[in-house]
Formats: sequence, C-alpha cells, structure tokens
Amino acid sequence: MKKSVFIIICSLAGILVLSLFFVSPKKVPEMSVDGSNVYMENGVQIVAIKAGGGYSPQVSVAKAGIPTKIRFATSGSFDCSSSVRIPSLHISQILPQKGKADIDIGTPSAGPLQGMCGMGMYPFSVTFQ
Ligand SMILES: [Cu+2]
Repeated sequence: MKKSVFIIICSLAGILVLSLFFVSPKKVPEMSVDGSNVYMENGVQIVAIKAGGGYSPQVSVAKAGIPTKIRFATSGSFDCSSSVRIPSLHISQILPQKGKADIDIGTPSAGPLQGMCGMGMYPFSVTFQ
C-alpha cells in the first residue's frame, strides 16, 4: 500500500517536471505582418509595440515614405526592454515604467529597421515597404 502511494507521487512529480520542461520557455516570436499594429494618427504613422520581457510584436510591417513614430507601451516593465535602442538612427531612450512613449523616427525609406533592448538581448524590427 505504502509503496504504491510512493509510486503515484513519484510519477505525478515526474509528469509535472516533464510538462514544465516541454510547456514553459521558448516564446515564439510574435509577428505582425498584416499591419494590425500600425495606424495613422493626424497624418503620422504609428507603429505600436509593447515592451516588457521583449517586444511584441517582434516583427512589424509598415509603409515607407510617411512620417512615423514608434509608440512603445509599457505596463510595469522593469526589465531592460524598457531601454530601447535603434542604432541606425542613433536612438537610445529609456521608456517610462508604465505608459506610452513615442519615438519619432522621421520619414523612413523602404527597408528594415532594427531595434533592440539596452543589452541587445531582445530584438525587434519594423520593415518599411
Ligand atoms: Cu536586454
């Protein structure tokens, strides 16, 4: 009797450990190639990206040739994704821990724009076309 209880507990623990191993990490990068996070506001194109534990969507597609701002939304983000860098535009900005911050990127020409967190650990990109 005691032995079978022990076996059951052990196998439950085993299943738990295995399921954690298979289910937990590895976030699939969220992509938004349909432009659903891109909209116009007073003649300015807004690319909305959430920051916190990385950037979401990690890949966005927007239109080239119009004045554009990237609007970062944070909600209690204390990790380094609240420090944004866009090296090709010499942009380096600390986002508020909670709220929204616009980064004006001017009028982008066609091509990809790469950004990342302060440490270069979390990437994001906006492809202008
Ligand atoms: Cu980082």
